[in-house]
Amino acid sequence: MKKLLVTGATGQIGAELSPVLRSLYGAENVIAAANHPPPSGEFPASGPFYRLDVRDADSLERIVAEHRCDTIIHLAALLSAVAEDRPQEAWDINMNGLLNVLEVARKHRCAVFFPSSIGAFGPGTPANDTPQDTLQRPTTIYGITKVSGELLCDYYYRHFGVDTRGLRYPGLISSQVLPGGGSTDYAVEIFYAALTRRHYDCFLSAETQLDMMYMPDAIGAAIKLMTTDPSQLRHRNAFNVTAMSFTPAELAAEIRKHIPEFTIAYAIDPVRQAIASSWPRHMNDSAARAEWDWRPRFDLAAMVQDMLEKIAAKLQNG
Ligand code: VAH
Repeated sequence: MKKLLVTGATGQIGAELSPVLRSLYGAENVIAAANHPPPSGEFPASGPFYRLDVRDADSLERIVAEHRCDTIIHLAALLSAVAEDRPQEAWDINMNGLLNVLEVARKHRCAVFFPSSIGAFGPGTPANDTPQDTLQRPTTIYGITKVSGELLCDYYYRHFGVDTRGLRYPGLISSQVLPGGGSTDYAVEIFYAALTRRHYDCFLSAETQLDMMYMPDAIGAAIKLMTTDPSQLRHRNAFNVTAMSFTPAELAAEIRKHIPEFTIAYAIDPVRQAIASSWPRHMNDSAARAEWDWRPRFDLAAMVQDMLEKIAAKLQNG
């Protein structure tokens, strides 16, 4: 990777991955693009930034051609809960956006990173120790776009030689940007609530167990996968990766080790509960560990400690 385009660069992953990529490859070599105006702050201003709707194939190709990009980190997508609310738009953005990226990558010989998700699995998938290769019949439009995206990326690798690689991310926990429209967002919101109100009303039930990962590990996994010698890869789209698996009750108990007076209640959102209940509880990530030495750094205790420190500092600085 020498010259990268990051789509969805102001989103939950993009806002933390883009600055790390700029520190590794040089700000001028990481082109950030998003369909929303950049937030204030040094990241967008530190290098090239474009407003881009990934459904606009001509603008996408113009950016890639003008900057001679060799890699597209394609993060632009609607997440699970907002996608359920706008399924046709979710298909349009998540699938036609991805097809535009793959076509531009084919023409301009770019590698492509595609973030899939535990959402690519459905209620018929083994929920515990979910295998790398198993049944994938998701029941959400988000999951349908993710499993379709995995298959499309594999097709472009096999038929056109496009170097596509992807990860099935679990719920991601981040301190920089609030996630938008996901079913695992409770695991981010809870930290702000714990620090400001000492209480959180959780939209998932106490025992909803899901795989999760702290954003620094999610970023490290994407960079490590994209810089791995391709001869090591038996899989491509997309690797199961996880770092921890917990329920809202278990997360609340860990937060209480730092804020003893913190309390949690459950105000279930039936839409997001139905989505989360269709996903596996814990994935087997042995393929990623074997093929490119995936190793998470943050477990539940380390993540909670770091998140509380970072969110407290953020709230203090306004
Ligand atoms: C979502 N945060 O909730 C995303 C993610 C596994 C969940 O894909 O939609």
